[in-house]
This record gives sequence, structure tokens and C-alpha cells, in this order.
Amino acid sequence: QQIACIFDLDGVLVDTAVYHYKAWKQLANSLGFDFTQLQNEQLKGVNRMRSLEMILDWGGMQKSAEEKEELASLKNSWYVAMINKMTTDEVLPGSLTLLTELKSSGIKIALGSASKNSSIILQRTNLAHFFDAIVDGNSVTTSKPDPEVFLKAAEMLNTEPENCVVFEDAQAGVMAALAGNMKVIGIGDEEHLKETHLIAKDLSEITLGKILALRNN
Ligand code: B16
Ligand code: MG
Repeated sequence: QQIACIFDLDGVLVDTAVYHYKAWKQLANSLGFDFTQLQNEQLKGVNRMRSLEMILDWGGMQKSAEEKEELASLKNSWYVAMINKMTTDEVLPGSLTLLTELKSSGIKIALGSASKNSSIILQRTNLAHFFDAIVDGNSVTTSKPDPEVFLKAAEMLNTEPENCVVFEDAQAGVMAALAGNMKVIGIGDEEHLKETHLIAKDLSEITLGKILALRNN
């Protein structure tokens, strides 16, 4: 069976992580506290409501379900204002070359993102046409580290999990891929990524040859 590739969005194909960080920081500051860069690492790949709950926890705050909905949508309005200005320049190094190589080799490509804003981002950055399947925060009920998002992507690509290679920048996403019995390539800093099958600073270090070599390990 042929290999299939599943890409996380934020932090792998585009650098939207910095916008999430700015918007969450602004929200925390408006509530009278702050959180560290290291804490921010734990938010990567985690869905919006779960992220808010973690942040409120760090600030020692408790909010009702209704207040949490309001805070999450406030953060999202700031975030959406930033991503609405994104350009194709914000596609991360190596993304276009790798996606083009995979596509021309007939390899199926899916998106596996926690974000409910993936369609705006894919449009703004002109990446949408590469994907055979898109699974994002609108189509799943559980957040990474649960494997649901990646299992759904495999299903939509009509392939088995063991044929899938996932590209992830977040520990929650790495855990999700492993829980789904998939191979995982970590993108970014080694210190934040444990248990991956391969690690690269960005997609410019990845070739089809390196991806195919993974299936024998
Ligand atoms: P939204 P990914 C994730 O995207 C982000 O890493 C995470 O920081 C964010 O909270 C989550 O999407 C939800 O995003 O608020 O736009 O629905 O890395 O899984 O592509
Ligand atoms: Mg990510």
C-alpha cells in the first residue's frame, strides 16, 4: 500500500503560532496575568477551548461555561483579524517544494489540524489546492492528543493508519499520531518534540526519499 502524508497546519506549513500566542497573551493580560513561552508550547496543537482552560488554570481563575465561550470568541476575533492579513510569504520554508513533490508523485495529502480557522489560512496562503482531504477543528469532537483528527484523515484518504506519515510541530500532535499508529516527523525544536520517528527544523530538510525510508523502521 502506498504511503499517505498528513500535515498539521500551524507551525508546520504556516507560522500562525505567533498569532495564537499574541492573542492568548492579550487575553491573559486583560484578565490581569501572564504566562511564559514555555507554557505557550503546551498550547500548540491543543484546541481553542482546551487552550483557554489551561490558561485560566495558570492564572488561577475560574469562569462559567458562558464566560468561557465569550473569552474564547474574544481571543478568536483578535486572532482572525491577524490571519485575515496573511500573505503567501507566510508559508514556512520547504512547504511548497515538498507539497509539489508529493503531489507530482501521486501521494495523497491530507490536512490534520486542530484549528477551526484552517480554511481562511489555506485560502490566504494559497495552499488549499494541494489537499485531497481536509480534517480540522470543525470536523472533530476531541482535541489532540486524541488521534481522532488523524484517523479521520486516513479514512478520508481511503488508507490505513500504518501507511500514514504525520508532520507535527507540537507534542500533543505527536502523541495523537503515535496513538493512531502512524509514523510521525517532528518539525521544529528537538527539546519540545519527544518520540518522533524523525526530526527536522523545517520542511526544507524533508524529501520524498526520507519519507519512504520511514516505512521500513
Ligand atoms: P483555532 P494545528 C492548532 O492548530 C494550534 O496549534 C493551536 O494553538 C490552536 O489553539 C488550535 O489549532 C485551534 O485553533 O482557535 O483557530 O480553532 O497546529 O493543529 O494546525
Ligand atoms: Mg501545529
